[in-house]
Amino acid sequence: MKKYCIAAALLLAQLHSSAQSNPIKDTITLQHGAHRTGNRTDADMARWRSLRLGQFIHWGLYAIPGGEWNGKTYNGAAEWIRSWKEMPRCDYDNLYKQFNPVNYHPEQWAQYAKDMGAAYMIITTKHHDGFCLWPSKYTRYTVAASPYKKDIIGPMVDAYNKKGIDVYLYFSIIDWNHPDWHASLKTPADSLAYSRFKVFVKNQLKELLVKYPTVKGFWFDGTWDDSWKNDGAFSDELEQYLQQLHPGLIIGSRLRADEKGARHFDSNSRLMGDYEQGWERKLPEKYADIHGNDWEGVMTIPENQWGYCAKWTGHIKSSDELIEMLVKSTSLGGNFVINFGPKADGTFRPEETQRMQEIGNWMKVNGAAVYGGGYAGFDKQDWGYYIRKNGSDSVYMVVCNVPVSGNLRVKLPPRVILLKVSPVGQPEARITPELIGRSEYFIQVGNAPRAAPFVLLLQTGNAGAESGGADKART
Ligand code: FHN
Repeated sequence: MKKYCIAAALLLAQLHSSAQSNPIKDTITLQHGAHRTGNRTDADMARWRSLRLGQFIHWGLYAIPGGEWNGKTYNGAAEWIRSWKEMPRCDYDNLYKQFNPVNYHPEQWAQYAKDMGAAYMIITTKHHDGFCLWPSKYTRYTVAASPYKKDIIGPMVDAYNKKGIDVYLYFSIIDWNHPDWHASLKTPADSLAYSRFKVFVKNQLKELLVKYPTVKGFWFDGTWDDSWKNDGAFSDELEQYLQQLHPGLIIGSRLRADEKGARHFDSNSRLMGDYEQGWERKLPEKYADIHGNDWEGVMTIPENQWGYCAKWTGHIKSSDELIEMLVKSTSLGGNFVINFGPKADGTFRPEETQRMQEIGNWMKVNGAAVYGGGYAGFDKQDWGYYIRKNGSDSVYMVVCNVPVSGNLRVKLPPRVILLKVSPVGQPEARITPELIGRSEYFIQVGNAPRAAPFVLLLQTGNAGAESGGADKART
């Protein structure tokens, strides 16, 4: 019997270690699948992973109608208004003649982002409408043809970089303005046109990297159409081309498809690109949902509006809700990006500046728990989220819901001991935890109402293999 038990234990240990090093078995031979197992380990990716809070900006011609046309309100996302039957195409395509954001002050934008605590930002250089916020030499449909005339992107990159904020460029593959763009290729003429379109895309991307060499990555979108996903070889080569051109460049999983048309994850379930980019307006529930991959979640403040929409309807997320989403993302090892849609004149609506300010006020006190934070490996408790600092023994508790008893339950993993508990930013102050069971404690914080989530810092240590015996139940 003992022999069988040892054999079973050895088998389990073997299975566990192979699951850790190579959790997926490739069953399909792919030339254009994932080219890496596990996360990137270089310094650029380590930096991305430590940033945790980002600012997304959707800005373009769609900010002019702001979700309304001829007195009617569009029910979809404001940046999609061109696809609405009530909006004549030629009206939309002539909006560029009105684009004149005289109140666009990139330094002010960067200051808002800095005040919020954003460590990176993503700007729509070109959304699905095809209008370019930079003076591209490959199309006339750019800011250069508008009354504003000047480049939007260059001064933005400089202003954000000056504040220490990394810039990523959003780029839509869908381009409603380009005659050669097609969602699907039905005829040989379509295929020919689309091969010209792919050259255009490649040229524009190279142009962006050459013009704005400090950018850290591309944020691709609009890659779900058959025309794009049925040419996995092209998206694969394009990704490699861009990364050779700009070493360290970060590209999420939306760009690629494999040769079988699988997106994000190849046909062997391996992640393509540098991080999982499918978390849009939703977040993973638990650590198992992210399969050990780097990931990022992007979130709107209203339900589904990215570009400026004059009338926000439905639930509008409060700063506290966004803060909770941010810490939840950090606790699950991901980055969290909050979207803003400035008005056509270059100013932000007050609901947005208010949230940037409030989130920033919270980050000024508690940001240490977020930057460089990651999954702690502790059992999740109902009061909130654990965040481990840079793989160290310091673990933050971000408390979002205090139980009526005021007791926060903490259950440590085997062989971990609790050395010290203190409120964040007050290393001298100590809270004495009450041992309530084997490696289990109550931390008493009282139940006075709190204005926002608060943070405690746990210093933990390793008790060695023999620990845990002292408080073992004698049954
Ligand atoms: O269609 C777009 C949408 O307008 C917006 O840009 C979001 C941002 O993640 N991406 C697309 C939908 O997935």
